[in-house]
Amino acid sequence: MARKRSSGAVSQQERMRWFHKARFGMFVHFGLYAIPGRGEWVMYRERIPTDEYAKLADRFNPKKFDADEWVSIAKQAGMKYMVVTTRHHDGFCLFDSQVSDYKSTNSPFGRDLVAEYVTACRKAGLKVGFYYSLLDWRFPGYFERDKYPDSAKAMVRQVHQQVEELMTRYGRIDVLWYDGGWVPDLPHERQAGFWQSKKLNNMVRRHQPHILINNRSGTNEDLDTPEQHVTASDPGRGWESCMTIGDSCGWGYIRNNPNFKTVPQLIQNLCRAAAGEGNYLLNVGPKPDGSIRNEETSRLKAIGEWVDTYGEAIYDSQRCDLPAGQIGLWTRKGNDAYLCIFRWPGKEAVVPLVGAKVKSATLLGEGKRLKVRQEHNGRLVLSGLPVRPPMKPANVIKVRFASEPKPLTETDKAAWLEAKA
Ligand code: FHN
Repeated sequence: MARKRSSGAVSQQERMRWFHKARFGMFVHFGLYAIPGRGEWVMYRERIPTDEYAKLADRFNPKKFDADEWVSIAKQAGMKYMVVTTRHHDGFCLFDSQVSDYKSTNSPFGRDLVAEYVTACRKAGLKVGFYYSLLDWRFPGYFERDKYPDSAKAMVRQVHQQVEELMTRYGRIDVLWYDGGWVPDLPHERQAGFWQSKKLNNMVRRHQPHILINNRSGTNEDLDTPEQHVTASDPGRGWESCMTIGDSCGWGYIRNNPNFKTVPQLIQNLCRAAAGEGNYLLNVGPKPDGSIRNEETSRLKAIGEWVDTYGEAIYDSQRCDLPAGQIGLWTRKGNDAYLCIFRWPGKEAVVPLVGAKVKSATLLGEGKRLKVRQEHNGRLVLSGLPVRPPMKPANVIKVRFASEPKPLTETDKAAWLEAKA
């Protein structure tokens, strides 16, 4: 149990502990926008007037919505937490907000979807994350602050009221995932002032001392959020790459989405995040009936089967800067490093510049001990591999080192030519 300071605050290191162990989470974008099936930005991109778009609420009745099903798909994929849209840019709440009539409890669905998601998540032992959009397109003051100052103020007031509802009415929340902090014609450095983010996040942390907050309310808080790419933050800074399985143009359901990432691509992204001591938040966009499409569930199932065998290379991973060339990449846990192989090299794997003594090497999955040869310039040769890759999407060799594995510094960059140390 994390220790609380007398002020009630919990150190960032304590708060980040579960997050570093988790490494992999599910993002869920669901709302009225699933009904037209042209992505979560359809209202804005097609300039659908507020009243016309709001008619979708009269059709919101996801009869196949089953929070336990969503959570089960995430858990089977090897995901340890979820982040679900409580309200996206269109303003429609999936929770029973007392400061808005535009909500799932006022639709034919008639239920607080967020409450059911929280219950299912906790029951399955997953951590609970809330996505919340600061901006709300229904407020003219969002687009024209100076022309509609009262509307802009009302939108900010809604943020503070609804975030406090989310922080006080659903028990312990583990991640607050802000989005939509950008404001037209307002420089980034002035966003926090516009949303009164310091006051907002002080309130959040008062109610939820353990919570992790991302960097999208205009203040850095706990987590960087690279989107649709996997890029590590500086050592010591928490980060999480969020990504769609389908085309990057849509996080909400796109009925005729022609492109979905392959399982190897998705597993490589997960490994890349773990190698950089970051997390991978992989998104699904449920259909209007609340079920998750096969193109997403099939990939998540395949990832789960891979993680079942190789999860020790991912969960609780630490940063690893060993080079691996075109073969793949390294993750690390103390003095153990995991060579995640995306392109099978054949009977032996050769990696350069390994600056630590190897004690043993094992092909995970088969548990086969490999022959180890350490040569000049930190060149490591691992042999005794099968000619064909044991498992399709990616394979892992666990290498136990005598000390923390770090890259060798090449004092003479030409020495390897003559096989000199
Ligand atoms: O505009 C949103 C978008 O709809 C989606 O929610 C992504 C997820 O990170 N965030 C914003 C785009 O950066």
